[in-house]
Amino acid sequence: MSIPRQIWPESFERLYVANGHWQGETFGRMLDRLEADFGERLALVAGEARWSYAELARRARVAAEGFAGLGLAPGERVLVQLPNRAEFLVAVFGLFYAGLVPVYALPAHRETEVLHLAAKSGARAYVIADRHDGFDYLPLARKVLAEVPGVAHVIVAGAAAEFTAFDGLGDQGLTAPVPRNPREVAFLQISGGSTGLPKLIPRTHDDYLYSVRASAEICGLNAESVYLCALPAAHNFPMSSPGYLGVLHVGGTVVMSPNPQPEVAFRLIAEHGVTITGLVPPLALLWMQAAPRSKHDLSSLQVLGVGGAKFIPEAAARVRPTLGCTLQQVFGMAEGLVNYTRLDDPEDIIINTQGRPISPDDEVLVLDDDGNPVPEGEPGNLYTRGPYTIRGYHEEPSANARSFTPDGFYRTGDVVRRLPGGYLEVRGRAGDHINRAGEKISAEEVEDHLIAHEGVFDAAVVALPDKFLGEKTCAFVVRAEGEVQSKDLKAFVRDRGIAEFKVPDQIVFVPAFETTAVGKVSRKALRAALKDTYLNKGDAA
Ligand code: J2J
Repeated sequence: MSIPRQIWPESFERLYVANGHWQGETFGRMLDRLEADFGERLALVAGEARWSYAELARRARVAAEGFAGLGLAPGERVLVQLPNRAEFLVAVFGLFYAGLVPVYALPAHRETEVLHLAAKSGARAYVIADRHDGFDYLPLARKVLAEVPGVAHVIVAGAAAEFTAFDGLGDQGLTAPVPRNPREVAFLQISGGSTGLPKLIPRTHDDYLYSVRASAEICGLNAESVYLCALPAAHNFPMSSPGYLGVLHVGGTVVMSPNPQPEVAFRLIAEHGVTITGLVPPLALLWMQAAPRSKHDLSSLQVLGVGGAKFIPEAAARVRPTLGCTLQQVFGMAEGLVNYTRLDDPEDIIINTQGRPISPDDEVLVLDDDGNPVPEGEPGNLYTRGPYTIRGYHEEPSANARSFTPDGFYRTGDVVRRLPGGYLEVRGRAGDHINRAGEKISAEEVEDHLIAHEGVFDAAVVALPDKFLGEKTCAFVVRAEGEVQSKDLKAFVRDRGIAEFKVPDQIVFVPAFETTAVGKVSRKALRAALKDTYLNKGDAA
């Protein structure tokens, strides 16, 4: 088990420092700065909590003392799986303050993902809420303790049973952040990549805080900004594009929404004068549908960021008329590169493009399949390198060989068109994942679960267009012996303990895969051929 690292060649480091991007702040020191600069201002609204910056800092320092008191040593990883509640920010800043490295799991993750993330990151502790969305996390925690040897502690927000209670973790609080090198890895984010289980994305203090500062500026944030965190807080988008970190950076207020549904979110917007939020396209559609009938006053909302999946121009054009705010398209990735339409861009750019990169030092290449640059306006594969884009995943030599060029460009797997001014339009994807309402699902991972069923001879998972979700999953299944049915397979996959959003939306049984004999290498071709044979002719039930 190696310590997560992220290394840029020295010449790039020098450039990023010289150009003022990497400023040498750590998340631990950031907390002290926020308290000093914004002490009594309102930092966080979550449930009953109304905490000033001083209060948030105090609680985070107490949590930090608690983490250290458990014997967790600086640099060690802690898996955090918390919903959008006050403890999320306390835990994360507490970990940073203690020099620990959060690993972000989504609340929707279940046994398969959680065990993998805990083992892969070498986590020493696991922070959870007792329950969320009807799911009891304590049995899962027992499993993690039993099955992942490195995990020694479980810390629970809520009823802790035999585990350590989050409240009462510490007492006086640490008085200073445990020193960390800003070039070191601050946390591990999760990739929505196209192969197998999620990969870990090591982000450093220096690189990430640059993206936070720059995003705050691009999104026009100031101390009066109120950000609604409607998407799961562990996602990169609500974290930093510009997200709660962007808003905290400038002394604004973060309002945590327990879920993104209009009934809940609209009330919070009206009650707290929310000025900005971020949504995936299906939620933006839902909000636009609900807004005209809502009794809540949404007039405080100035900016709606939409990203995570393609927001079609027809829907984009309706944002201002229905919600009365400026749309900001956001095309980002947890690996780094984030593009924004600028708030003062012409309407045509805002509606039809996914923005342009944050940084003048973001390098963007659009190449054909042979690696040659395509002319402006032509679709091609997007490659990128820059001051906040990783050079490699944690302990993934073969994925790294595939996903990064020898000179350090990240192969995003996205197909884009570059337009005048460096604006990008996302056209599609070269990789084999399904983008279901912004959640990325690896076809291979779902196939592996299906194939584990004894009634399944083979399975291939593809994306189907869906008017609301953008894409949904369709599994083609070749039966083995017996007559296994869709509902059995869905139940089986669910019982294997995976996030609900990965359970196939649709299952189509087919007699055989013509290319099965060729084996795994032709998976991509197989998926394409199946889609062609069965779906384009309208045969799918
Ligand atoms: C089309 N596809 C998009 C967009 C992301 C901000 C916003 C989103 C993410 C995110 C993020 C898209 N139009 N506007 O991390 O900081 C697809 C692309 C991309 C992948 C990354 C952020 N915005 N995508 O979605 O790591 O395929 O990050 O490569 O979850 O989402 O997914 P993820």
